[in-house]
Amino acid sequence: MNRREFLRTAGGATAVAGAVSASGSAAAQSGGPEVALLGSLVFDPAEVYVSPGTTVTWVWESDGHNIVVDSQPEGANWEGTEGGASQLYDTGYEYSHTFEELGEYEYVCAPHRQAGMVGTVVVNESGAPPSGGGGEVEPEEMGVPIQAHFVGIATILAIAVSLMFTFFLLKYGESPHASGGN
Ligand SMILES: [Cu+2]
Repeated sequence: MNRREFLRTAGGATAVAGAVSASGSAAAQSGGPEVALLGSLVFDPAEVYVSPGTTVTWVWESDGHNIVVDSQPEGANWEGTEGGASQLYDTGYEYSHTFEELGEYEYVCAPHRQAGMVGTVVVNESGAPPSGGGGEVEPEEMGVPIQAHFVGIATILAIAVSLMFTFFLLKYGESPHASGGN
């Protein structure tokens, strides 16, 4: 490493250290989410919702992963981990990025993309998932299970009533005959 490179690296390290401590305290204050890179080849959680200006931190809990940006909103310039798809990082490595542009960011771990090691960061105003998790169910679709439930309950009731009727008929209908007929 020549002097020029050393100075650049040292300068970069200082800048990174400054950025990390700055984003670290910001993350501590705003509760910026953390994503773990697990040995089971998943990002945990795989999907995070944040508001603009939130710093997301990725923490390597196993070896040989990276973050390569697959798609992002126009105007955003997230680049993922330094070195691109061929550069991997090991346990203990941490990487942070502050998201500003609204929209959906999709990223992958390059060597484990095929294994499903993919993740999404969604930046919206609320920083929360869309309300009502199952809000995509159409009203007419809901009608079917409710009706099915009703039919099911009615059937069980009908069976129960006929069983009880048979029980009482056997117990109180026949036994007086059997014991009373001396
Ligand atoms: Cu990976």
